Amino acid sequence: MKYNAIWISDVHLGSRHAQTDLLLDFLHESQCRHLYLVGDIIDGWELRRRWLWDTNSNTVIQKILRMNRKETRVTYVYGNHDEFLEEFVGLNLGGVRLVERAIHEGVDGRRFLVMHGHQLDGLVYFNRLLERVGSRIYDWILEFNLHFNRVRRRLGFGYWSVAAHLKFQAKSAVKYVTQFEEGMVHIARQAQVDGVICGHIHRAEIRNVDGIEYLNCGDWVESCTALAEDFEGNIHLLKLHPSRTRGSKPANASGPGAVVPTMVRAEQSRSCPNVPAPVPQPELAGLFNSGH
Ligand SMILES: [Mn+2]
Repeated sequence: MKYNAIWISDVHLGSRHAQTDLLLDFLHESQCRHLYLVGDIIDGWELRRRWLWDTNSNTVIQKILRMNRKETRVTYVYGNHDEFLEEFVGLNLGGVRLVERAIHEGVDGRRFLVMHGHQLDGLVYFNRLLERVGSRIYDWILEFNLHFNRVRRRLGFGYWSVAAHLKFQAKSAVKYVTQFEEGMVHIARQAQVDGVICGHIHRAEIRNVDGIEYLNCGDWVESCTALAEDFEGNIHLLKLHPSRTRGSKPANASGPGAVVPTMVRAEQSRSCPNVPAPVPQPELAGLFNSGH
């Protein structure tokens, strides 16, 4: 499939949960002018604990670099698990643009802020307080959180994530997702853009919140999702084709010679021919397993 832009996040290369087989199939089948890696592509925290960098992880990186050498402009927006890359901002990493956030100019003229979303950690706790004191302190806490985790990293501590703390409380988790969305929309509004494209909470989504588009890439640990912009400027949520599941080989359900695509638009996934089972929906309880 050809797209103007593709966004993926939370691949967590280096953790044993990364679905690299499926991701490679998707990348091989896709062509795009812009590829955005929306954070947590490499799991630096996991690699520090135990080295799990396999051939597939190399192949993913090589594939992305090859795309960048050809017709695709690759932008790597780092997240909390690959924040170690921050030190390389400005260096030429195989020609890949490495940034903390980016602006995507859509085909239809809309502008989207692209950032991972971990910048909001430490913020959601303060939401009730923020309702009273307004948004200036919101920005201040964002800044504080950035430095706080930078210091933690220098001292060799792990990343402190609010989401990880809330993982066993379903009600809090629902609230967290809502507050995360509201937080990202707030940042988008401050940046005067039409929408925000992020990752981090491992929950793919496209929705409009008070006139601002909120788009989340999801992840390649559990749900295997991506966002893709067509040449009219519509952004679609892509999910695994129903015949593909994690760890499965492509099944040519529609007969010899027919190739089943790895990914399908979420809105079309129910009307696929020869579909044996519905797309497994990521469960909220499983969202926070990997600490994002
Ligand atoms: Mn993250």
